[in-house]
Amino acid sequence: MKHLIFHTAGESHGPQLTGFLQGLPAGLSIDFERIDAALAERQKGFGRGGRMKIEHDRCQVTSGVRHGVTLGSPIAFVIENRDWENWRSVMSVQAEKPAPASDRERQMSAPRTVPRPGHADLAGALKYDFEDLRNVLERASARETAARVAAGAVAGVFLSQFGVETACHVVRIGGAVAPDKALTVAEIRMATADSDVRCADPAAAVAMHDEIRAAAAAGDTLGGIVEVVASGVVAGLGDHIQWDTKLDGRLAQALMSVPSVKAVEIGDGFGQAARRGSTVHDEIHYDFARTQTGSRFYRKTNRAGGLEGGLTNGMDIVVRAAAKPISTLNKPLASVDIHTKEAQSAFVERSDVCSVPAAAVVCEAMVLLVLADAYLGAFGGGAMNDVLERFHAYAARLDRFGR
Ligand code: EPS
Repeated sequence: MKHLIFHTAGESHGPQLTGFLQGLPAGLSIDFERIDAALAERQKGFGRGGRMKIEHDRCQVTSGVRHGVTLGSPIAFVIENRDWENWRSVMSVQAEKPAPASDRERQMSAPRTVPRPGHADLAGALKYDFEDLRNVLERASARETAARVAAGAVAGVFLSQFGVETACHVVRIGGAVAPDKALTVAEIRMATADSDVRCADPAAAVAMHDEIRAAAAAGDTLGGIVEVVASGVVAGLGDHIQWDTKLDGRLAQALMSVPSVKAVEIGDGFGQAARRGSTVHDEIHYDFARTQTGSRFYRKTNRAGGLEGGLTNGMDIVVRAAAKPISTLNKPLASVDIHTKEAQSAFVERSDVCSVPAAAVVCEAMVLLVLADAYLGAFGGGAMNDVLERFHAYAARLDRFGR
């Protein structure tokens, strides 16, 4: 991202997560409830482990906002790790660490030496010359995604000024698949409101529960596919002129960075490879009366997922991410001790059986961050009013073009 700088710091069992967000204009009212509501959504989900019972994520903004309104200065925020109380010795920042507070903490102090296949454990230890895999796994943990969700919610507040809304849902967990339907943001929000697997189809949700229960009983884990939809996105964001300004590429990178994501699809992505062009591309129509959609240019289908040539085309953005199963298995896989080089089962840490519903919330946050960056790139300025003025001037120009 070029216009919105976003970084996080924090170990999973350290004192807190820290987020840093720079590039938003001054004069944006921050909806703190929206941020905490998003954090609560990320904590939900059938198949989560014990950690989510300990945490009660809340975002504390410490700079960049005054009296509820952004100052244009860097926004910093923290999310406390409640579990830190149980890890003060293991994760002590100081060289002199307190004595372990419990037997469990004493147990956890032992170096982790048998990497989990699929996790960053081994590759990270090789790179950083670590003898304790905990030095890798604490940062590679998906706990970090809480900070992404908080930042994504702030980006969402900014985007709502332009009429952009997003929603996410789970379309597959293991073998349980929701029927392929093009859902709007409003439909997704309504259909997933009471679903603890964040699935819009009740029958598929039951099958997802069954899959998760069966995997848990077998000491195994499950992945799946999530979809994020963004509506109200203006046409012409991104670019066709250079590889690194294409918005589809930037969305793909952001989604691939979410822990456990191994594939990203835009629109009908993978399916399009098997079909002829005549059944793939969304034909363009023009409606002088503008009755079909908000736009005079309109399509009857959205197989492109709202992106053509690296640019938004005014249709909903539809992206999917496939998440692999979590790599901490209660019935661990074969591995090798990094010290003795002897064959051993990978170590087992407390973990989730399935975190796909949470991954959907994280993917939505990443889409919000990328879109906010794109809006800032197109219409950016120091003051929110200037940004809105530039946006409205652009929208008026699109209308003159015949949009
Ligand atoms: C997570 C926190 C972690 C894990 C999970 C997600 O907490 P803990 O390690 O204390 O149980 O529950 O992360 C992973 C499974 C992983 O492999 O990274 C969270 O806050 O989402």
